[in-house]
Amino acid sequence: MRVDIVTIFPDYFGSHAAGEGPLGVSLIGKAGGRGDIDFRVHDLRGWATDVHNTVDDSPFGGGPGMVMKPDVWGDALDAVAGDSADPGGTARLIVPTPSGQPFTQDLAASYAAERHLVFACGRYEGIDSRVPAEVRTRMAVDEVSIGDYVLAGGEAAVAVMLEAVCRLLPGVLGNEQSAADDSFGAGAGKMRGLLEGPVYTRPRSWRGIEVPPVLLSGDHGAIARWRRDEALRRTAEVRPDLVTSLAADPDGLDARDREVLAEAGFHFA
Ligand code: 6GU
Repeated sequence: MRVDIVTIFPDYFGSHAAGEGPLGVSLIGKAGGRGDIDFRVHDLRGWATDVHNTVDDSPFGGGPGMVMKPDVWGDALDAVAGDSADPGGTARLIVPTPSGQPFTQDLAASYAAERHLVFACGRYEGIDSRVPAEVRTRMAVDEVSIGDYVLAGGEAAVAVMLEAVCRLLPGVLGNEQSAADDSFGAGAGKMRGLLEGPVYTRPRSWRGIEVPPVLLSGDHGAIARWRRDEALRRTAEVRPDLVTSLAADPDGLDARDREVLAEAGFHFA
């Protein structure tokens, strides 16, 4: 997979060649090192045309802040994702913005299946809205938010999205099952739509606290059921909205699930 990032802060991403920064370490660093992902970070100011390398201007209609210029962004995206840069014409442009669609595990999985991702990091009050509109006439464009809060720019959101995408690439995680069973796991997992419950390792007794005995029982059926019970309790406690979604799916909850949720104070119509 090829990943281009256009930003006015290329240093944010560090040097993946030197093993530093969010593209250089951990899973993403290894994926880059093996050549599974070809990262290219570009300084937007390289496409500015005046002596001050201006990339922003005041908003039409007035108001606070500055808007990023469409001419500079247009040239940058032509160079990075245009026909000559992408002869197959398969690039997908992702514009991080708090006003975008929510970034989800399903969206991460769809990005992991792409050949070429281009991230356009906005700063200030955002990028002139004609840019995504015009690029959309030629390629897929997603405006994406990573949550209901406001960041100063898209760079941290890109680091978040890339980490979620990279661990889904074949061979990156090492243990494919651990992705399938994650909270929000999009695999064939029976835990889909639930948060992960508690986990334990040695020693069996630590500061007087014992590991739940069922986990030592060797009864794989009982262990799987206990894990699902715990996942349901945790989800009911911290994300009741997810339980509501599961309950709306006729195959989402079995009789035991409903019993556990009733004990957690969840009652269905
Ligand atoms: Cl993707 N960008 C910015 N600037 N703020 C955000 C965001 C993205 N997602 C949530 N807040």
